[in-house]
Amino acid sequence: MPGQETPIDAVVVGAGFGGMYAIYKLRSMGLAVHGFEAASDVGGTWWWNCYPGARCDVESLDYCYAFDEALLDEWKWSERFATQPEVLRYADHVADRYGLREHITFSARVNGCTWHEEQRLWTVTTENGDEVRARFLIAATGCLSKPNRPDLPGLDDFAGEVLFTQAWPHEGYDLSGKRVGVIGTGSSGIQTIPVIAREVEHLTVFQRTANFTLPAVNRPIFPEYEAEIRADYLGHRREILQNRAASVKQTIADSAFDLTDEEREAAYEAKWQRGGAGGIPVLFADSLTNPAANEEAARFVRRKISEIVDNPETAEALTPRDHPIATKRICLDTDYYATFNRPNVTLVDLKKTPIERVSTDAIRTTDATYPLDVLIFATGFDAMTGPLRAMNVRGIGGHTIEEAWADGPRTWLGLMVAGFPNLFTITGPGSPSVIVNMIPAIEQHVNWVADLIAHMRKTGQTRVEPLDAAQEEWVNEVRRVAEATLYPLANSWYNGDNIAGKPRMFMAYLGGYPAYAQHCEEIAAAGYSGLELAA
Ligand code: NA7
Repeated sequence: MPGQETPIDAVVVGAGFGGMYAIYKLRSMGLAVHGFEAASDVGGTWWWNCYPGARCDVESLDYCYAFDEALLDEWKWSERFATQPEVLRYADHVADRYGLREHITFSARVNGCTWHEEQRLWTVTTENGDEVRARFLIAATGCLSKPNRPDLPGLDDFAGEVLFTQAWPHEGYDLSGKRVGVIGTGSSGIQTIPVIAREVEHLTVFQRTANFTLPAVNRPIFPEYEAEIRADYLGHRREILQNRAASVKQTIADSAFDLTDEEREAAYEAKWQRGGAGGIPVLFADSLTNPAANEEAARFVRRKISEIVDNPETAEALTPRDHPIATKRICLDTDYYATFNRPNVTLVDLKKTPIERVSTDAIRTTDATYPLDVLIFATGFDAMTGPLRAMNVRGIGGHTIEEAWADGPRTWLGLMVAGFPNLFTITGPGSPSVIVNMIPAIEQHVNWVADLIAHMRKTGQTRVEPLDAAQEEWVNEVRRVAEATLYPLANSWYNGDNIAGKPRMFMAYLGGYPAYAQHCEEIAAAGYSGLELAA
């Protein structure tokens, strides 16, 4: 690790896909770079979220770096949607291949980042007492890395095992023969429930909000499809970057009503059978802007639930009715709804019968007691802003990011924050991030930051900060685009609704990857308009 006396060029916080690529890229430009990572190895969210059934919901051939064609060519994915262990093996391979680990201090959680205006340097400290000074601070802290762990009444009394999907034991946990409760039915709960239901004696699922989930139809990758992509992998990548989600285009028409009722039903059915990222709502471009179009997709999925789930009462409890489909992040599953037909699975609808308290060996709701040996929290994250706020970032005049974002995150392009010079937020709030394929989004951000740093070095600049007016304009643009959609109608982590007291604000840019990337390029071409650069 670099000494405290000599400042380095850049500190990168986080060694997930964002941090790994930032370290690789900046080092390849000859910069002195050091990374800090709270986990004991690379992988970021894929290191932490190693619960049974964890799997990527973007097709694996597209969920990978494209910065090096040799890497693209040599890495072989085994399934259409990679499992968490396979994604982690990929991260491990990347770290080995490019010798990244020697530039990273692991098991080192950053607990302070302070800007020094005089020296134009950041001081970064960790809980272990490490301290490094650097010209640039790259926060590659991920969008979903600060867990939300609800404090249920009586939880401390629980004598059984408490597990968290976001921090599952890496050595695994034997659930066989156990009475297990899962709280939470977002992506993590929906992925893990069918897998652990096969293992446990009894599984009780505590559901607060019924969620839409669609069949992933995971399988080995079709060899012909893979060969077609590999014939021109970079060309394929360029092609998918023309699509809103930076992944394979699924949209077949502008409006759900461009098709007759029969045609639309057949299209939904075909997509249901085929599975795949985004699922039914991505078939029509108006699914997330036109309530009637959205309702068509929602109705189709609700009917599927009623057909799959045997017990009508359970089926109804599993049926989402309080938000438009895909306005909470759509889930992809394998056998989720069918799992509730198993005799060893019970669904508890917390909207009807809320949890009263946890006791030594059970959860008591308003109408029953559910005995448990193990309690699993799949309760999500303080998304997007949580990881940055947790680092105790202090900018000009000692002002914290906490203060700057008291009314919700205010960023310039999701890349920088006024008042926090030389700080870059990889896939930060206000960028497309979680709405699109994350790895291309990471590459686009890191490349853009690297180009800006190269420009600054060439022109002898040492300080960069977005102008207040430019940031305000972008914040308004993110809001304007979100308000033209149905997304704000849901209580979701996209809006900050899942964390008590968090200001409500749609946190991702919904204008699509191509428009966003083009906007970033235009800004660079215009000599970095919107930024104040100083020598
Ligand atoms: P999510 O999608 O935020 O899901 C969390 C789930 O936990 C959701 O069903 C919540 O219900 C539920 N929850 C949260 N707090 C509580 C309490 N206090 N009581 C009961 N239930 C609760 O997180 P995931 O980890 O599943 O997925 C996050 C992303 O990771 C996912 O979208 C993918 O991008 C990968 P709610 O809906 O808030 O009523």
